[in-house]
This record gives sequence, C-alpha cells and structure tokens, in this order.
Amino acid sequence: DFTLCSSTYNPAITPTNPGENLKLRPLCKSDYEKGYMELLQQLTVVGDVTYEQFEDRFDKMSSCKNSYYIVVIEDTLTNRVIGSATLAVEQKFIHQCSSRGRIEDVVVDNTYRGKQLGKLLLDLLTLLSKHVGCYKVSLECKDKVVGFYSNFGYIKEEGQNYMCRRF
Ligand code: 16G
Repeated sequence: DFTLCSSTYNPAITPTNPGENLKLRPLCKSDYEKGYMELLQQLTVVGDVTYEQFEDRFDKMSSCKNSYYIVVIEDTLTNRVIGSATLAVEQKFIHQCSSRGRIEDVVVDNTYRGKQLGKLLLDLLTLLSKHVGCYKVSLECKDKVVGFYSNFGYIKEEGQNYMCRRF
C-alpha cells in the first residue's frame, strides 16, 4: 500500500482501482495482441514491429533486472491497452553508486482522456523511482505538456539543458 505523491483524485482512483473496467498492471507479452504498439503510435513513430521483434526486445528488457518498469492500463471490456508509461532506471557510480530514473513513453489513448489516467501513471512511476532508490528522475516532453508535468514536481532546471542528436 502507498500514498500517491500528487494531490488528489476526483473521483478517487488508485493503481489497484484505476476506474470502471480498467486494470493497471505490468506490461506482458500478450499486450502485443491488445494494441500496445498501436497505442505507442499515438506518441510517436513505432514502425512495423513484428511479434518476434517485440518478444525479443521484451526478453532483453526483462533480463536487465530492475531496469525497466513498464506499466499499462487495460480496458477489461475491450481487452485493449489504453494507457502506458515506462520507468527506466540507469545505474551510476556517482552519488554513492546511486541510480537515476527516466520516465518515458507516457501515453493515454485519445478516447480515454479526462479520467486522470496520465496523472495516475505519472504519480505511480515517480513514487516507484523514489522507492527503488533513484536520486533523481527526469523526463523530456513537448512544450504543450510542460504545465502538466510541473504538477508532479518536474521543473526545468536552471543551468541544465536537454540536448539531443538524432540519427
Ligand atoms: C516524448 C516522451 C518520450 C518519448 C518521445 C518520443 C514522455 C514524458 N516523453 O518526449 O518518452 O520517447 O516523446 O518522441 O512520455 P521522439 O520519437 O520524437 O523521440
């Protein structure tokens, strides 16, 4: 049991009770059939990922112990994955051999907006990052959602810049 770090939920929802006919749980292989890749397409380019490729990547991630925490929300009426977010944990030498978290690939299906599901995913993974010992957790996002993430204590750090090189 735990207390979510962000303020309040109205109506009240929790990870064990995310809403009517909804279930929050770790990603599993059968989610490929339940629309997980299609959901990710609402965030960015996914490409044509076959089941074999998905399974291979899933197994590689699972074999990196305590590094990838991927949660999904399933609609139990339609058996479709309608929300997901990932916490990736990176091992460090700095900060007394600490680790840092990154929150990635946060997506809620367009038709399930306004149900506080993004907030629930964010709260859960932020709390989890703290629980597993990360000294910090960060995320990258588009301008339009800076306000949303600032609700969870994420700030643009003074003197720190996000820089990127694409290939
Ligand atoms: C957003 C996502 C990031 C994702 C990226 C994909 C969050 C908080 N941020 O920045 O995790 O990987 O979009 O966009 O979900 P890209 O395909 O342009 O890299």
